[in-house]
Formats: sequence, structure tokens, C-alpha cells
Amino acid sequence: MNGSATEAVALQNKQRTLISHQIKHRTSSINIPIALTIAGSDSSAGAGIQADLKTFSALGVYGLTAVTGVVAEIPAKVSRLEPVSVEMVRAQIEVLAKNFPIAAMKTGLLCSAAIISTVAQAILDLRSKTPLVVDPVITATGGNPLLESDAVDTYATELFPLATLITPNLDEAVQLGADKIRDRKSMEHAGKEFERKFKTAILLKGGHLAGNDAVDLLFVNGKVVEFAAPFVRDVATHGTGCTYSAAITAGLAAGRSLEDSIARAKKFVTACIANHLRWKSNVRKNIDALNHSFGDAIAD
Ligand code: PXL
Repeated sequence: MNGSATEAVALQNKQRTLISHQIKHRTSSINIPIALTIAGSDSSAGAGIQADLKTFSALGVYGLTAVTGVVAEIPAKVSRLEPVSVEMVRAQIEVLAKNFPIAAMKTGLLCSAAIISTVAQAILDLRSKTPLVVDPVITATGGNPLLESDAVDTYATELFPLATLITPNLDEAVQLGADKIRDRKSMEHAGKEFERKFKTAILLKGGHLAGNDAVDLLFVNGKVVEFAAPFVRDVATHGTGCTYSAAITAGLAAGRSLEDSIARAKKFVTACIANHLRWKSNVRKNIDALNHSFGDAIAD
């Protein structure tokens, strides 16, 4: 080796030592809350466990996953869905809960009555008071069904009783037994009925019902709390439900109150939509995706 090559190697080694020193120093002091998502994989990565993990990371929470099913899809169209075996779903939850200090959990796509029952039993067996957010995923944004039709009752009888919060949108509310929701009054009526029936807090997501604002109502302990943000138009919003419920779960994992967690999550999801990404697909249509790198939108 000539002189300058030797010098270059020496410099590289010095930089390596410096970098490994910095990394060691940093990782030893990081201790962030842990959240578990029990949900499906969305190959287009805008919804499902992919959205949940991006949200957890953006909000300073370490995400664990128990995968319930795999969906081959693009934002507007599901090509194929394959549920994971109930034994595998249970094994993932068990091994994670035994080993990690999980501070909050959420469920997303659960595919079938058998998986809902398995998840409910696995959570019951933990005998813990870890907060649980249930996002009752029934239909994909594009309209394709994601849940077997006989599974809706299993949600109500087995999983809702374990939930800290349930987060239906207006379509899911109707599938869960509400009358058609046309305005603020019928939204309040449905939410109050659900709170009474399911005996837990309900966040009913109003979408574009109220005109210029996206208004959600929280029904908790007999009171109604409103969360509103400007409705962002002309964006395909695949994955907003997953992102919203994951952001609420992140807040609960960090020890925040339910209302504070929802208020921050609403800001986060609105920033993800407003700053969306857009590409031209191979067939010259737009493909939109939420932009999850907006944790700063809700920084204190
Ligand atoms: O947005 C609902 C949803 C949840 N989970 C998975 C999905 C979807 C929508 O497509 O694929 C895995």
C-alpha cells in the first residue's frame, strides 16, 4: 500500500470507531413505549400493519406486529386475501406479550369470526389492563369486503367487551347495527346507542358528513366530545382509519389520556392526508398515499 492509501485506511478506521462509539452511546439510552398491532398486511403499504408501523415510528413508539392475514392489493382494489391460521395468530400475540412490556394494543383487519375469537381469547389470557383500540375493519376503502359476513356479531360479543375504544366510520356503524346516518343528529343518536350497547368508549368518524370539516364524535362516560379538522378534498384516503387508530394507540402507549390521544391523532392523520404523496401508475392513473412522516405536526 502506498502512503496515501495507508492514510485513507487509517482515516476510515478512525471514522468507523467514531460512528460505532456514537451509535453505542445513543442506543444505550433509548427507552421508548411499545405498542402492538394485530392486523393484516397491505401489499401497497398504505393501510394495515404497514400504516400502523409507520405511524408508531413517526410518533416515537416502537411497534410490534401480529399478522392476521395477507392482502394483495393496490389502494382501490383487493386482488386476493389470505387469512393466517388461528394458531399462528395466537402464537404471535403470546410470544410478544410474554417478552415485551406492551403499553397499548390495537386491532385492524381480523378477516374471520375464528380470528376475532382467537384474538379476544389471547387478550383475555394476558389478564392485563393494557389499553386496547379496536378498529372494526369490515370493508376496504375501494368497497371490497375484508371481513367474512358472519363475523360482525363476533366483534360485538367477544372483542368489544375488551376494548378501551372502538373506532367505526359511518359505513361500519351501519354494518354494526346503526340506522343510516345522514346528519349530526343521527350520528349522535347512533354513538349514544353504541356506547350503551357495547359498554365502552366509541369514536364515530364522520368523514365528509359535515361539509367543510371532518367531524368525529367521542362518546365516553355519557358525554360527547367533538374532534374536527378541515376536510381535505381530492385525495384518495386509503389507510386513514388504520393510521388514525394507530396514532391513538401510540398516544395511549405514551401514557396520554384518551381525549388527548384522539386530539393528537386527529392532527396527525390530517397532516398525513394534507401532505399526501402522488405518483402516476403504469396505466396513467394517480396513485395517492398518505405521507406518514409528519410526527412533528403534533410535537409539543
Ligand atoms: O383500510 C382498511 C384495511 C385494513 N387492513 C388492511 C387493508 C385495508 C384496506 O385495504 O388492506 C390489511
